[in-house]
Amino acid sequence: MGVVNVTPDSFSDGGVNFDPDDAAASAQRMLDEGAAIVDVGGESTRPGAEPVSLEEELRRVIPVLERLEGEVSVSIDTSKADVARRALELGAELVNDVTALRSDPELAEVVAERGAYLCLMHMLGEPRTMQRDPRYDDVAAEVASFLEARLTAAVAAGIREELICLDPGIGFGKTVEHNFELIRRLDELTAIGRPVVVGISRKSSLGKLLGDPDATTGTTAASVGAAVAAYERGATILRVHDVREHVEALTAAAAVRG
Ligand code: 9MG
Repeated sequence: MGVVNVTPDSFSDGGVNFDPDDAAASAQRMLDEGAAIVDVGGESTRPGAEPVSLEEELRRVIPVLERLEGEVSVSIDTSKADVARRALELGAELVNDVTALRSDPELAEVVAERGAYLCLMHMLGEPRTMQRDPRYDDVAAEVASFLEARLTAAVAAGIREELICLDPGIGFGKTVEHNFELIRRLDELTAIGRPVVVGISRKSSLGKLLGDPDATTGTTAASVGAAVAAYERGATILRVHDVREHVEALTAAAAVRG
C-alpha cells in the first residue's frame, strides 16, 4: 500500500503531494512500482497534528480521487463518513479509519452500504496528545483485545468480516519499545483471523532506534528492514512511502519463504 498524503504537514512527506496533479502522479508512480493500492489522505495523523474540517479534507482529496478514478486501486484514509462516501462514489475500494469506527457514528453505515473494504487501526488517545507518555501493561495483548472488540463492533454494524483488516497502529500512542514489541508479537494479531496491516515506513521509532532521540522520521533502509520483519511474522499489507524499495525487498523475502 503506497502512501499519498495530500497534506501540508504530514511527518515525512508533508507538502510533497499537496497539489492534486503531483498527488495523482505520485499515486500512478507507486502503482507502476508495484503497489497494489494507494492510500490517499487529507488529514495528517502525525503526533501533535490538529484535526482538519470536513470542507478542507474534501477540498484536498476529491481532486486527487477525480484524477485517479477508474485508473488505480484506492484506499481513502479518513475517519469522516462524508469523505468516505464521496471517495467510494469516486471508486475507492477501502476505507482506512485510524480511529477504528470510534470517531464518526455514520462511517460504519457508509462502509456497510457500499460493501467497501475496511481497515481498523489501534490508537491510544488522539493524534494531538497520543505520544505523551503512553503506557500499557501488555501492549500486544491490549492491542489484540482492542482490535477484536472493534472487529466485533464493525460486523455488528453490518460490515462483512471478510472485508475487514486490522492494524496495530505503529506510532499511535506507543513508545519505540511498544512499536517493536508489537511487530515481534504480530502472531498474536494474526491469530484474530483477519489480514494484518503494518505501517512503520519512515516513522520516528526507526530514527530513534538508530541513535537520534529527537528523530521525527526514519530512513528508507530501516523502514524496509522492519517491513520485511513484519512480513515474516504474518503481515499481509505494508503501508509504505518508498514502494520500489519495499517491493524489491519483499519479493526477495517471499522467494525465500517459497
Ligand atoms: C494514516 N496512517 C498513518 N499511519 C498509519 C498506519 O500505521 N496504519 C494505517 N492503517 N494508517 C495509517
